[in-house]
Amino acid sequence: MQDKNTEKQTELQNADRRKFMGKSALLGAGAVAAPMTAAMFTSMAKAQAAEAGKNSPFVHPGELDEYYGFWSGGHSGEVRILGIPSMRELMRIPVFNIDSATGWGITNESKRIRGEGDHFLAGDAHHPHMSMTDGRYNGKYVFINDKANTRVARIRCDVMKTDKILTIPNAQAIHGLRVQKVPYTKYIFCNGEFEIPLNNDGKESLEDVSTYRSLFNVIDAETLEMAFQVMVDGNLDNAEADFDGKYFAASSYNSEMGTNLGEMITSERDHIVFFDLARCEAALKAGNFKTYNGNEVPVLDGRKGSALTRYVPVPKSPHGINISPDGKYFVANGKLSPTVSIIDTSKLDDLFNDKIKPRDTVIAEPELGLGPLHTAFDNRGNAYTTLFLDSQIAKWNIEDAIAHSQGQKVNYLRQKLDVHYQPGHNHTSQGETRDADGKWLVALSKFSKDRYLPVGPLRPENDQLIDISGDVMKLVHDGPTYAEPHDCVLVHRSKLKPSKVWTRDDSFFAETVAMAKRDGVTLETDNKVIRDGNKVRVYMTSIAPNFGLNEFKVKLGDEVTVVVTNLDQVEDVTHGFCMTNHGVQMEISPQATASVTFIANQPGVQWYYCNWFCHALHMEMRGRMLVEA
Ligand code: K7E
Ligand code: CUA
Repeated sequence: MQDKNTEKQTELQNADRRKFMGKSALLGAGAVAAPMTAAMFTSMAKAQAAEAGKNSPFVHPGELDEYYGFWSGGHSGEVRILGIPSMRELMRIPVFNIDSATGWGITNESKRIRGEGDHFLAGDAHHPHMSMTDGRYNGKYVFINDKANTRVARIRCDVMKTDKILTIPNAQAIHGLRVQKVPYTKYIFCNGEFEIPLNNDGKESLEDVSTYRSLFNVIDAETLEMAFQVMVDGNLDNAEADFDGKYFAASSYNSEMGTNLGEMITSERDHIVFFDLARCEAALKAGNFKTYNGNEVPVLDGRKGSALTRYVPVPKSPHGINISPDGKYFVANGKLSPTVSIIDTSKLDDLFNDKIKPRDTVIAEPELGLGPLHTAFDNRGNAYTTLFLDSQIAKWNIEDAIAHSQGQKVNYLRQKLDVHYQPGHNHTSQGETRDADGKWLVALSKFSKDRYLPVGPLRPENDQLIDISGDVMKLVHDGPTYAEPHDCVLVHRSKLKPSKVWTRDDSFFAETVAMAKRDGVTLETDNKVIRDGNKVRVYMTSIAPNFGLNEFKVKLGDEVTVVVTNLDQVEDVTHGFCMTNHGVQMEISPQATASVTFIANQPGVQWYYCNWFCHALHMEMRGRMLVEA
């Protein structure tokens, strides 16, 4: 067994696509008897070339994109906004990272939001998902997980800034994250991927893993506080919600609870865990929970045999779990199996009422190719599954796959399209909502290899845009991106109404406004220096091309807080504040207040300047701080 596992691992680690294709049989996928051969696909593709999509990927200068794409920035820790179909990067939203341009992690406002995790300079963002009402994007929030430091953050879509970050207790490495779709996003939920002792206090051992658990974490979307956690058997990977407001689902690739690779991939089947939301809420209300690690978060017991959960066995180390936009089917992606498992959502009530067995919910297991990771959907009954090892997207028809499994002679595979290379997630325009429109598909390819000019040993990844509006998928754009777009969502622009300037009563800087009030300062009019022991607060306005204060004095060793209020009303006239030689800079957008605190530890004259280009006299927008020895 060990040898076989090592062999599988070698295959997984080998990134060369050609080798994979040649040795595919070694992957344990024995019979990769795809219903159509490559040659058949080629001739079909030629015959149907006329039926390729007619979407135009060209967004001419001055034109606007049709969709906002929210991209995870992976281990850069940020979220990015792309325009689709142009694939232009429109904005970066710092979340778990430190950002030199905006001062994220430097300003007092961002430090408050970063909270107890402020000392972390890194993060690993995976799954951005927008809040919904009745299964449709509502344009309010985007949520994102931090696998590295077990956190979840929320981005406000009116100002496109992170406004809350929660550290999840009792769990480790938050991975899959999704939102409740129906009736609205009351909860978001996410998975603790790594199994740890429930009371993780250093008294446990590396040998005895019997107390190790993974937790399913349910968070109140509005307060971004923990609602409850559910203890499960096996670990948890990705997650998904139904369109009925009843069930959440999570995949488990390590049902074995192994602690090394060999142990983790021994079982032929792992499972999808389903969570009954009403039963979880009832258990919570009835007080049927325990707490751990000295915190108050209720932990429900959802291990096998519990009324709260059901475990549906599926092959093999499944990864993504995705629901079709008509709400009928969950698709579990086999990863180490060349199949996906189609789970009929209409059977879940019977499953939870013990009228049927878990496997009875799996109505088809179509074979697609090697390494299925994630599936996306159009509005015409088709699914698009990434094949990591084959470096392809498989387009297949769900009803035909079900008919095929019932013995009918139908081809459910519609097309396999080469992507470059090794795709992880893919996502269709609005495809995780009722508004799936079948226009665009983005494949997030983990390797770019030969697709771009070489830039040294570290290469960009490759986000590819595919037109799926016709019968034939058509690759229309290569987009290099920096580490690492695990996932993205494509939201029609009609769903979003971002603010053009800040409003003065915004909660983002409310605490700074309150501090000014305590100092008797009116931020919109006053330019003042207030001394409070060895703390000095410097209040100034900015209006292009001037700071309200041209100079101020402090004493060596003072703790200086500079508060800048941007009085400009004009869209896009953002100022910056940089104190030279202090590692201090920040952005102050129109009508915003921002503040930064530093120690004046160098005697003499220090210039401060505006570092966001704002005016023809931007270079002259500067002033002096004298630090008196
Ligand atoms: Cu990269 Cu969704 Cu974190 Cu799959 S996950 S590939
Ligand atoms: Cu103000 Cu540049």
